[in-house]
Amino acid sequence: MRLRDLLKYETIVIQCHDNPDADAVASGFGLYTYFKKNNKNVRFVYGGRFVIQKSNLVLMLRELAIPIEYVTTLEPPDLLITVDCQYDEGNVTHFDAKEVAVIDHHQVSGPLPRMSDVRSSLGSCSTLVRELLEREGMDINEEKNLATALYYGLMMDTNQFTEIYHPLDKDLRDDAAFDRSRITMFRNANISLAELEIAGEALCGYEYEEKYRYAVIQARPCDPNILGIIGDMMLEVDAVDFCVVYSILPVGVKLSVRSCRKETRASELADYLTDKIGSGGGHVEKAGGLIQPELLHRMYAREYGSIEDAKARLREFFSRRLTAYFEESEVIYAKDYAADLSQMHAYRRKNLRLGYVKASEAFQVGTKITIRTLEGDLETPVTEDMYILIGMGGEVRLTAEENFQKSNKVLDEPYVFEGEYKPTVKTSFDGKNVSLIPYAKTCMARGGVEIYIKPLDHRVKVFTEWDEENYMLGRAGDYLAVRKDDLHNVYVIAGDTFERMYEMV
Ligand SMILES: [Mn+2]
Repeated sequence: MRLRDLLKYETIVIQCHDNPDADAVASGFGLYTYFKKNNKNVRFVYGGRFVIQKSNLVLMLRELAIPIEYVTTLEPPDLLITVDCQYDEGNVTHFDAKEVAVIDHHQVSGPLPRMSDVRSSLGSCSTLVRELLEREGMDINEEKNLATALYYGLMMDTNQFTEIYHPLDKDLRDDAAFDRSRITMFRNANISLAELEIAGEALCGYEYEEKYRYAVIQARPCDPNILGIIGDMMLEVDAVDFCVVYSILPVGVKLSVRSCRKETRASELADYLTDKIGSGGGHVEKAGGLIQPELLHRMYAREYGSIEDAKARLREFFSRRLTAYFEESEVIYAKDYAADLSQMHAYRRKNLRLGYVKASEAFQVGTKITIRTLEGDLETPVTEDMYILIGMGGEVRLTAEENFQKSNKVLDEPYVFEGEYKPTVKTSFDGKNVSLIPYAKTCMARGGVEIYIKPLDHRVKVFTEWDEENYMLGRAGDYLAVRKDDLHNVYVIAGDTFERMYEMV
């Protein structure tokens, strides 16, 4: 669905969920601005029992001149667009409309209308709206209030950007030309005294597991940002290395995850805890997620009699999952690892098509660049002999010219990228985003490297010889690999990659 497809409707109402948060307000404002620009008869509304009262939101509406209206009834418009929520969800007041469209970033909770764009992997709906606007040629930075609103929406939905993981979210964070003094003003009206009490009460009710040094905390329904504040404080406790703070909200169960041990990334823990029942991710030390109680109930139907039961026993659920996680995880430090070769099989790497870019042909030598991929950001200065290799999934590796020539053969065929997110580059020079793809050419990686492999049936974290700070994660279905010519060169190969790239010797 594109926004321009919606221009055929005359009266348009944008509705966000009841008790709107900053992201709902910002993303609705983005859509409102677009339709207003296109001379539509448009309104931006919300319903529910309460008028917006939170100080930071009241300030946001006033300072950024956001024309949101509180309504209890609505004349059915030609088109109703629900934003940051889905039509007829629990926290979305029902209004009749001739047509309905949905623009959201939560988990799909029921049947969607034909016109909808729901991207659950995004940290905020503001990110999605920014993308939709840019596709119609609208630059958010031409209106400072809009750029500021979207930036703040993302900031509030990702716990001050600490729980951000999708590259499109990072793009909005880095690109928005926002109003700094206003953001500072909103930030310092973030917590009310009542919320301070919620945090205090939650902290007193912690549950602690001594063996694995984790804490689980439930907070009464509150702004999700409070969860992050509680988690940060809990982690300062000497006996606590990990913690999960959650709250049951109308949109689902919001959680914040914290870790201070390099052997466990908070982002991985969040992903593990929400697997198949929601979504989660973030950073090494801070992460977050959202669980749908319906999915939790369905998945454990035999244990939880009802959705209410599933909600009531969340604390026990988290403790059990955390303990299972720590029990099943094996940590390998490559430099001290002695592989049991009798349990492994010899394989050889096949020839493989890759994309490559000679960095100095695309960027000035000496500039600092950030290469953004689905896997994360990679920062490096551009050197004369640097080559950037692009794998099939859009993953990126750097190599020196000599190595590149030795292990690859340049092919005379155009490069085609088929992954989900094109690797893009930001330069320190002008901060603009540049896609790597137009610069890419095709090469063939020469095979021949021989390895021993073992299929994994549990979670393994490998600290390789070249990176003792960050581990490579392997799960059931992936493979543990050891180089034949260097038995301390231990690493993980993803299941699908392995099958594509290796053959038995
Ligand atoms: Mn949101």
